[in-house]
Amino acid sequence: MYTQAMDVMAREAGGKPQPVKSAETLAREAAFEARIDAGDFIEAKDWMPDHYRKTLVRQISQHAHSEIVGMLPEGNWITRAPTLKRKAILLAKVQDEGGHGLYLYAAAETLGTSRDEMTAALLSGKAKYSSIFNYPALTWADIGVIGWLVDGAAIMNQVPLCRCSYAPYARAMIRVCREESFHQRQGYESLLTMMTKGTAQQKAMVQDAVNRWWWPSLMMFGPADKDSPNSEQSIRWGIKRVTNDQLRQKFVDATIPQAEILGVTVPDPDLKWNEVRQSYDFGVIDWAEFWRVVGGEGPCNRERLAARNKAWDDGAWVRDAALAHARKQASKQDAA
Ligand code: FAQ
Repeated sequence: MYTQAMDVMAREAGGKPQPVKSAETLAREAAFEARIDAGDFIEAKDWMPDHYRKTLVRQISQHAHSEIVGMLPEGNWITRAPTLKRKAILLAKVQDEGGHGLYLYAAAETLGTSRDEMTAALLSGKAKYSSIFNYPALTWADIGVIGWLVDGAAIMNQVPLCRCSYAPYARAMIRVCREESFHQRQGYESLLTMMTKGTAQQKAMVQDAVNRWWWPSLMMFGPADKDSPNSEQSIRWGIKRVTNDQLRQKFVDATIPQAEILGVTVPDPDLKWNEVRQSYDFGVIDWAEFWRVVGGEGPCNRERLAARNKAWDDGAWVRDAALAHARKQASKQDAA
C-alpha cells in the first residue's frame, strides 16, 4: 500500500518509494541475519525476507530451467551414439538432467512459486537459463566435451551450493552433484578413448569441439564479480558461497592439467601458469558474446525455446489424461 511515509522515505533516499518497515519486521530481519551469521540453515517454514525468497526463486528456477533445456543438445545425439554402451550412458545422463530439473522445481516450489508459473516463464522466453545450452552439439566429440567441460563447470559451481543457506536447495544439490560427477567422468573417459585409440580424424574432432566449448564454459560462471549485481548480497546471505570469478579460476586450474593428459589445447594464447599466484592466468572473456547469448541472440536460443514449447504442447494430452484420472480417483474416494 502506498503511504505518505513512503513519499518521505523516497525523498530522503532520493529515489523509488520504499515502504516503511514495522518494528516487528525489523526485529525479524535482525533475527534472520543473526541466524545467517551463525551459519544456520533456513527451512521453508521459517520466516525470511522477501528479497531472500525472490533471490532464491530466481536462482533455483533458472537452475531448473538450465537442466531441462540442457537435455536438448545431448538428447539430439542419443539415436546417433556410436555404440550400445555409449547410448546407454547418454540415455542415463540425459534422464538424470531431467531428474535434476524436477528436484530443483520442487525446491523452488517450497518458496511459494508454482511449477506452472515457472514453466510459463520459461516457455515465454522471460526466464533465463544457462547461456551454455544455446550452443550447438555438432559432432559426437561435442558430447564428450559437454560432459568434461560443461558438467565439470557445473560441478565446480554446484558443490558449494550443497552448503547453500536455504536447506531444501542444499539438500537437492547433494544428490545433483553426485550424479554430475558421473556425468563429468563419462565425458572425460569418452574423450580419452578417442584421443588414445582414435584415428587422426577423431582426434581432430575432439580438438575442434574443445575449441568451440572452452570459452562458453568459462562464461557459465556468470559475469565478472565487478559486474555481477547479485553476488554481493547472495554471498552475504550464504546463497552463493564462492564468487563467479573465484569459481572460474578454480575451474581453469583444475581443467588445464586434464587437457594436458588428454593431449588437447585450449584456444587461449594468453593462458600461462603464474608461479607467484600458483594458478593459471587466462585471456579476456568476450562479454559482449555472453550478454548477446543471455539476451536471446545466441546460435540456438530460438531453437531451444521452440523445442521446449513443442514438447509442452505435445504433452498436453498426457497432462489432461493424468488430471482426468486424478479427478476420477478423487470422486470415487468421495463416494466411498
Ligand atoms: N547464463 O549477478 P549474477 C548444468 C545472469 S546446470 C545465463 O552473477 P547470480 C547441468 C544472472 O542470472 C547450469 N544467465 O547472477 C547440466 C543474472 O540475471 P538475473 C546452470 C546468466 O545469480 C550440464 C545476471 O546474469 N547452473 O550445467 C549466466 O548471482 C550438462 C547477472 O549475474 C546454475 O544455474 C549464465 N551463464 O550468479 C545440464 C547454478 N550467468 O537473474 C545438462 C546455479 C549469470 O538478475 C547438461 N546458479 N547470468 O536476471 C548460480 O550459481 C548463479 O545463478 C550463477 C549467476 C553463478 C549462474
